[in-house]
Amino acid sequence: MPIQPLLILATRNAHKTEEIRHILGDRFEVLDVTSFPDLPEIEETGTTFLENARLKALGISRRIKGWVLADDSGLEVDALGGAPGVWSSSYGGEEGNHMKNNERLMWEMAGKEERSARFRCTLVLAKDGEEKAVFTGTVEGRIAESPSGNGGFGYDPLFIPTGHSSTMADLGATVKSTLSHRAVAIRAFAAEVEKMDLIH
Ligand code: ITT
Repeated sequence: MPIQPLLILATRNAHKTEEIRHILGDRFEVLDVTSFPDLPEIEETGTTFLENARLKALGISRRIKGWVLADDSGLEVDALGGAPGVWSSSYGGEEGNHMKNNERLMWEMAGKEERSARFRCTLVLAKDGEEKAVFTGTVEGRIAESPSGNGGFGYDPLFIPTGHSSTMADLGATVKSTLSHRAVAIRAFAAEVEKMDLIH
């Protein structure tokens, strides 16, 4: 088998790492920052997905050699004016507590007829502290009345992608890896890497 080039994900979210590995197959050896315990936590002080993805990509890339890819993502709900958006991870009041996030979302959406929403993913690719490229992906859908399913993570039990009648969590990893916001962005990344012969 040919040598796999190394891609370092600027994430501590094991679900993102798992999904990106699944989407990329064996094209790269994918590690995330949990393999580099001395790296600092990067504060996400931006107000857009792009700003936060940049902070993570450049913050890690200044401290580590090689290709770094950061993913900033979240859920936008139209009836909530685009919330939780960039604050998706702490919407329930506690950073990374997916159960509390879903509880708050259900509470905010109780009785609302307009349930359209989308997941967005912004990827920033960096090397030697410099931004090299940006990729984005979106998946449209609606917010379910109640959570269902064990697959995925985050808001997946409450998100029904357009064209489906089950939640992302019910649809499972294989379907998610074909249609998710992350899948769309990662496929754009993989196509560009191929075209530009970027990472080897
Ligand atoms: P890193 O910053 O370490 O990458 P994080 O989970 O904090 O991990 P974000 O700041 O990008 O990542 O926040 C993303 C949040 O958006 C995540 O915690 C979920 O609440 C939600 N989210 C993103 N992608 C999702 C997906 O595929 N399915 C469900 N929820 C998702």
